[in-house]
Amino acid sequence: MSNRRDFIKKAAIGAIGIGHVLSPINANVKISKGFVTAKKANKPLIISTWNHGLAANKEAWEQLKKGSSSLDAIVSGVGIPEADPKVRSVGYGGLPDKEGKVTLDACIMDHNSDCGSVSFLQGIKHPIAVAKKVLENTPHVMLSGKGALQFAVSEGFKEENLLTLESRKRWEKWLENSKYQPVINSENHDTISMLVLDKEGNLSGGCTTSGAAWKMHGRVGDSPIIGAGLFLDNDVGAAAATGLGEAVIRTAGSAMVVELMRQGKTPFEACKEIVERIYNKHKNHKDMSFLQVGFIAVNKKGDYAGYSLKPGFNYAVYDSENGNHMEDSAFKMVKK
Ligand code: SD4
Repeated sequence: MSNRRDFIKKAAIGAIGIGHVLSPINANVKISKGFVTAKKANKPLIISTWNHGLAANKEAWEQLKKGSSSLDAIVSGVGIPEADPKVRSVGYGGLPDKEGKVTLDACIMDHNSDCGSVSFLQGIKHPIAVAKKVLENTPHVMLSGKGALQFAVSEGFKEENLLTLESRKRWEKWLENSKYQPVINSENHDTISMLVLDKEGNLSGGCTTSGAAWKMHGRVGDSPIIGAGLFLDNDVGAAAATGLGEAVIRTAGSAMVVELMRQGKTPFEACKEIVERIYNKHKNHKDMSFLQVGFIAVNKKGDYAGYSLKPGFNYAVYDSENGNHMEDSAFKMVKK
């Protein structure tokens, strides 16, 4: 748990300040060699980011076993951390923005490249379910803010307060000590992204988050953006991201991971290359402590991997042979 916190805290400090802090590379950073190659799993296969991925995978697996569609399995699966007030990075109980508002981002995509997304959504506990409705019931891919809320309500979703007492307390504490500048945001968040390779070999994925804590009101991260927080091509593979959304958006991270797999890279090689690309785009920053990103990826054959910039990222993997278990991601940088 503390690893995940550190991971994101490090990513947070410069969330808004990336453009301002340019100076030579931090000498306190050592580059490590990747140490894990892609693993192969039987179909179906479910991979989700972070420890809360275990409960999400379990639920999604049950749904697949019952014959639910992959999209329904994803909605139910990631719906577990969305509804859990102790998970302060997703859905109900997520840490709010700097104005004390919980604003949520989510997207979902299927093997036909149909997708739905909501961003800057307030007052709805299960943004992933709303994203699925966008996919199914609108001619659009993405709805945002008030429009997304209006749509959710019209689809029968209940509006409710998502700011729990505990999250409110943390926000009040942050207000006390902060100078109320976005650049000193401190984030404690970890998005859940889930990738599914079903028994027919079709790919789908979903992603849901409350995003960066103490973010500017209106800020949207990578998680609801198809191609950034999530991307798949059923001919090739699927990828999803966690970490500093701004860095992932800048590089169209998940889309690029999939494109590299199309060119023949393994999921491991593809995730590693994009993490390195992100590193290279930011390596002249004096202080790299603001930056963390991690990717998970799976190809059509069931090879999968994760890779992150810094240590601490892990993901939950469920397949019939090995059951539901956590795996630690390989990473690029080791701090001295
Ligand atoms: C964001 N990428 O809003 C998300 C947050 C996240 O692990 O992934 N945390 O920037």
